[in-house]
Amino acid sequence: MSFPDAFSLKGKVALVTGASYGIGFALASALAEAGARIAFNDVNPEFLAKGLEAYKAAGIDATGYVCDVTDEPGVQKLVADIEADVGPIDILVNNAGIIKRIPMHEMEAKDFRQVIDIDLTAPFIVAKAVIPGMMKRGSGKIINICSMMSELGRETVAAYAAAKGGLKMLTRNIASEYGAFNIQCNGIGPGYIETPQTAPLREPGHPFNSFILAKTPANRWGKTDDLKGPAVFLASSASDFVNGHILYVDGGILAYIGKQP
Ligand code: NAP
Ligand code: GCO
Repeated sequence: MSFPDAFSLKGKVALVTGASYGIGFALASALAEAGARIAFNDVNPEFLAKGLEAYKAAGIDATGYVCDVTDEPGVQKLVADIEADVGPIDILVNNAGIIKRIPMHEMEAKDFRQVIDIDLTAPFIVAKAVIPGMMKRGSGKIINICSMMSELGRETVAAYAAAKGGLKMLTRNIASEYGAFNIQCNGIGPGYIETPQTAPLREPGHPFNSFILAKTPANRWGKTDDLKGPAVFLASSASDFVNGHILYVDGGILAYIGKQP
């Protein structure tokens, strides 16, 4: 396929999880701009309704569903409903995620398990639900939203780092297991992006803000828009021979030791 058609998502159906706002909304909007029809879910009906309004305001025809990504029967129903309402899912973006910032020695196992459940087990559950259809059709794209914490540790985020490190390996394993079916599974590893998830770290005067700027060669926080091009690339046939790769979109954080004092 010639350039730029290789980047077109015309006729494709994409499911983006947890996409009422934040990174998920930006990724879904990018896939829609490239031609895909969008289905998304949210666990919270109020946020879902707001998300539907936001897509409408952006001129995007998105279909929304209330679904908790950790609920396997619920996810199986979600996928069946999308197939019936919108069409078979060609592109899955596992975006839904949470973080709990608690020193590890004070963290309760139930909190650790909840983060693993949403950030790692759920991408397995949703991928498992879409893979059989992709195998039957002989093509599919799965994009797992990883993190700097797929590579790096830091204080208070033990559960999140364990989950996102695991998600990197789940990505490589899906690529390994289903590459022969023309299914590509890759990850996007965003750096520090301005979303509600990072809002507590960006409060005026919070020392984390200057810490992140000093760690980022680009000397700024990322915007959700920074993730749009990488998402379209990994969802499109332009990346048909890219499999099991984590594309870090981090302004250079992973290349840098940090600003010299
Ligand atoms: P966010 O603003 O907190 O949005 C997360 C979304 O996930 C929300 O829509 C949330 O819905 C949804 N969600 C949470 N639990 C869910 C569940 N059980 N079932 C369905 N949906 C659920 O986060 P974000 O910053 O946009 O992050 C999106 C993804 O990128 C996450 O996987 C995150 O770890 C990753 N990431 C973020 C950054 C960053 O700097 N922001 C960097 C690297 C990676 P509700 O609000 O209704 O709970
Ligand atoms: C934190 C942050 C991060 C980012 C992101 C980095 O507390 O360190 O929330 O984990 O959100 O995942 O890539």
